[in-house]
Amino acid sequence: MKKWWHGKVAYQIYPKSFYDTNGDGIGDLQGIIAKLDYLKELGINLIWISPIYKSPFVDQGYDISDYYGIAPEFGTMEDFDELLAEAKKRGIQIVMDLVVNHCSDQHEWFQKALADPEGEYADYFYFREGKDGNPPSNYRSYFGGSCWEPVPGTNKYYFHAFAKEQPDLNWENPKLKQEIYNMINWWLERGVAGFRIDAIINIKKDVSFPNLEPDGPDGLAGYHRAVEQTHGVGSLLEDLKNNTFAKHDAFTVGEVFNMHEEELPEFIGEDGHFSTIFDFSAHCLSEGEHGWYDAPGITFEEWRDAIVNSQLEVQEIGFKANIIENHDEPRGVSRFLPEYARNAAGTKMLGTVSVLLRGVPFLYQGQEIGMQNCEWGGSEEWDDISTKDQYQTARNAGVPEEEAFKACAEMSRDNARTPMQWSGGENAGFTKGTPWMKVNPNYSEINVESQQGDADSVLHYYQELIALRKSEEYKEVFTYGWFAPVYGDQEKIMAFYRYLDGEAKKPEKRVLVAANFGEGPMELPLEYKVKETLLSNLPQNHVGERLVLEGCGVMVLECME
Ligand code: TEU
Ligand code: CA
Repeated sequence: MKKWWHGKVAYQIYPKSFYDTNGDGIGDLQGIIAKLDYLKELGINLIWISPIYKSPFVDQGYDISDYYGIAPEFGTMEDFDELLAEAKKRGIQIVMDLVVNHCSDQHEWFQKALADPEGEYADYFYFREGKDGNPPSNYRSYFGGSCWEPVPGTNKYYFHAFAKEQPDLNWENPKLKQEIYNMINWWLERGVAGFRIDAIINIKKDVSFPNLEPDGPDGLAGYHRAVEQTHGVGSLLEDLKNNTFAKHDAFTVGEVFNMHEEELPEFIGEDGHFSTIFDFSAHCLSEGEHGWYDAPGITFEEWRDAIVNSQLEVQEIGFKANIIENHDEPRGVSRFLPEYARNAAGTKMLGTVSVLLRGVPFLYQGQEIGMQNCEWGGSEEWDDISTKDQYQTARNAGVPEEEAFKACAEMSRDNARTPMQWSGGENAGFTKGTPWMKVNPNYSEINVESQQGDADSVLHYYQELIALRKSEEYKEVFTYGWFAPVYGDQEKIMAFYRYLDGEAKKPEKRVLVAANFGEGPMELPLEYKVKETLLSNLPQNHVGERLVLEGCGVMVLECME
C-alpha cells in the first residue's frame, strides 16, 4: 500500500552544529529557519532534527531532562512553532528525535526516584539490589563502565545502558508507558510529522539480568550481548505504535541495532512496528570485537555485498532508510572511499549510489557538500562521551597512545559534529562567536558558498540527483522500482537496475545506475540499449556500444525496453 512518506528525501540536522544566529557559538532553531530555503533548493521535504529538548547535554541532548521543553541553547517553543510553520510553507515536514529508552538523571522522574527509592517513581526505572556486594549483573554500558550505578543511601543500583547520567526507563511499568504515550501524542498534535526513534530495541530487558561471559579485561560483558539474547520487544513496540503513531498516520524511522534477522517483516512490513528502519549494514562492517581500536577495515567488496544483500532482503518486505553517515558515524567520504576517490567525483559517485537505492534516502548535514572527517590535533579536541571512552578502552587494553589516538580520530562521532561549513569566512560562517566545537580546517576548500557559485560542485550535483529522484517521470521507478544488482563479477563496480514491471512482465521502465569505484577507467558491456543519460559525474564517462566509466565515474542511464 502506498504511504505519504514514500518518495520523500530526508535530511538530518544536528542542531548544535548547523547554524548559529545569536553568536553564542551554538546552532539554534532560528538557524534552521534561516536555512530552510537552502534545504528546499536542495530538494529536501523531510527534516529529522536530533534532540532539541531540555538537557544537561552529557550526551549532546540524548539525555533529556524535560520532554515538553525546548533547550534554551536552541531557543523557545515559539521558535519551534515558527519552524514548523515556516517548514510547512515550503512543503517540508519535521520529524523529532524520540529518546525514550532512557532520560537524563536530571529529569524530574529520576530526581523523585532518588528522593524516595521505595516510592512510585523508583519503578519508572530499574532499581535492583546488588548480588554479594556486586552490582546486579556484569554488563558493560555502551559508554564504558558498569551498567549499574549505586543509588545513594540504599543497597540498590539503577540500570543505565548508556552513560550513568542516562538512567533507563522501565517499560514494564504501565504508568511510565502512559506518560511516554501522552508526550508523543502531545508533539504529534503540535504538528510534527513523526519521529526518529533512538536506541529503541533496548527498551525490552530480560529483567532477571543474567550474568554473561566476560569479554574484556574489565571482567564485564558488553550490554549489546544481553540485548541480542532478549526476545519480546515486538509487543512493546506494537503497543507503542497503536497508542500513538498509528492514530496520527505518523512517519517513524527506528534506530535498530541487534535485531533478530527474521523479525524484519514485523518491524517494517505492511503494518510493521515502524514505517522504516535505518540500514546500518555497511556501518556495522567496522564493528570491532572490543571497540574502535580493533575495528576492521572495510573492503570495497564487503561494502558492496552488504548494501546489495540488504536491498535484496528488504524489497519484498518494506523500505529501509538509506544513509552514508549520521551524527554517530564518521563521514562517509572518509570511510567508504579510498584515498584517490576522496574528491568531488568520488563524493558524487557515493552520493548517487546511496540516493538512488530503494528506500528513503536520508542525507546528513554537510554530506551534500562532501564534508569529510576532521584533522584532529589531539584528544583534548574531542567532546563526545563515546570517543573519550573508546580512547580509554584502547589505552586500558594496552594499545599505544599514538595508535589509540589514530583509531579514535578515524571513528570519532565528532567527525560528524564539527560545525556545518557555510562559507570560507571566519568559523566557516557557522557563528560570529566562538564555535562550541572545532571547525574542520578544510572549510576554505569545502563550503556551501563556494559550491553555490560553481555549476560543477558537489552541491549542485546533489540538487540534480535529488531532483531526478523526485521528478514526475522517474519518481515511480526510484521509489517503487525493484532493485537488481548487475556486474557483480566486475571488481570495483557497484551497479544496479531499478525497474518497474509492466503488465505482461515487460519492464515498463528500467534505469541503470553504474559506478566505477576503481582508480582507472572501466569498460562494461551493455545488456540493454540506452535511451537516455540521466546523470553523469564526469565528462569522460560515455556510452556507445559499451559503457565507459572513468575512475570514480558514475552514470545513471535509462534503458530501452
Ligand atoms: O545511538 C544508539 C546506539 O545504540 C549507538 O551508540 C550504537 O550502539 C552504536 O552506534 C553501534 O555502532 C543513539 C544516538 O544516536 C546516540 O547519539 C546516542 O548517544 C545514544 O543513542 C544514546 O541516546
Ligand atoms: Ca545560538
